[in-house]
Amino acid sequence: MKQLKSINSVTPIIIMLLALLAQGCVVGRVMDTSGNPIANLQVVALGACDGAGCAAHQTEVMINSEIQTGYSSTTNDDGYYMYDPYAYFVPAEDAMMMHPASGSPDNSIKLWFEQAGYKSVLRSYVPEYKEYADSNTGKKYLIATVPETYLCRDDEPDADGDTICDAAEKIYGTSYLNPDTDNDGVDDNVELYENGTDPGTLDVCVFGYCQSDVLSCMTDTECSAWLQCMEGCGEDDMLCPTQCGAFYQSPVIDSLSQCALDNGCAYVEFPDLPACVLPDATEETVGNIDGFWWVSAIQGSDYVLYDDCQRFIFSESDSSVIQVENSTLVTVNNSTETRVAINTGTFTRTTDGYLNLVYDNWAGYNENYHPYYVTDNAMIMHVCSVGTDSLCHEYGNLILTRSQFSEMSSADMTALDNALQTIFQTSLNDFTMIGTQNCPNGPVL
Ligand SMILES: [Ca+2]
Ligand SMILES: [Ca+2]
Ligand SMILES: [Ca+2]
Repeated sequence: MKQLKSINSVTPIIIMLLALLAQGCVVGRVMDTSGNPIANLQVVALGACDGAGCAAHQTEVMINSEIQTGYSSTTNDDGYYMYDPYAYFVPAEDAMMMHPASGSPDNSIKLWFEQAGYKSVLRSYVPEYKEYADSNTGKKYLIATVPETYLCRDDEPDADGDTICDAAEKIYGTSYLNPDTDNDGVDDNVELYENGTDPGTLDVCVFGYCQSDVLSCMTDTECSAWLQCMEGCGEDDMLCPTQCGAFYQSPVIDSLSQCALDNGCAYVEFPDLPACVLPDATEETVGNIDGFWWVSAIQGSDYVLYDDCQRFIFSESDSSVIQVENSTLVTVNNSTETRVAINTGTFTRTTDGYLNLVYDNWAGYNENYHPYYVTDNAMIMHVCSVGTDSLCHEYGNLILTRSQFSEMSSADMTALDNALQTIFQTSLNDFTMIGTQNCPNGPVL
């Protein structure tokens, strides 16, 4: 009885405290999928409203064919909207406090984001207030921050059909090819916008959908070392594979990468690399290039491999397809050649004049080779990297030669240098020479 009484006396205090905590400022931010703030967007909050501004800001909106009554706030130039009961950032007559309507089953308020040209979003949010003190006045405020909302334009693709476009999923960190990133039976849009639960990260996605590949990788020395390196490497999709070693030669790594790419748990993009810029010249038609070519010089981006002994071997299958093999590093053991990095792939002639190289063993990535100078002994190719987003980025210029520079005639070298000056306004001096001396991967005879 005594215990009960103490509970009874404490309960009203707890309720008062909760009521106090539930009074605060609700703020959030709306951006587009390029990360730019969306200004002058009317956000409508559905729930209970207290404050001088409620009547003036009351509005009706049509949500899923139902007319709903809510309270509007407009985003500022930085994309922020705010329900400010303290009238700290708004005039006193606009002060509004949003809180869950009585009887709200999930204790949430709902936020409706609608803008012409964009897909509308209805987002549930259970206010989580944190106390902030104004360092000037010493006043304390409770502020609940709604996670950032990224609105998709009407025309942005949504590959997995979970209503969140690919570009927004890449910002939220969910799989753009799988509606249920963490494989828990609840789709990403429901977790993000309805339940407010964690939709899962791309790491969780890999473990959820590629379990057997992950297990194979963990028990494979090369793959587990690669995985560890990639996890600690950061976001650079081009530099990391280079830093973490030539990953594309291992079937175990290929299989895991492919599974992750297929499920949208990973993707290859180079947002930090400049877009591909082609010289003002006409591409040459490449023909009869079968056989061995040295990579003799490269003028390229930071992430390009400059190791010695790089080579290409071409084999023309038919008029539109050329098989390609390139390798960058070669070791020799007891006169047996072992390539520790080897790519095979296929050049397809495009009607735009370039050759599109799709690797057999580097899913999510391909390269466009633009031939601007082609003789029997030398080729200059401008190469662009293309990721899963289909955007072309600068890789660099490759000079491929049939024989080593030291064995080429001075006439051939002069012609090559002249071509560099005419087409690219550069010269061989601006290139990095790739060592071709004492390389075990000589021409295949
Ligand atoms: Ca989607
Ligand atoms: Ca998804
Ligand atoms: Ca889920």
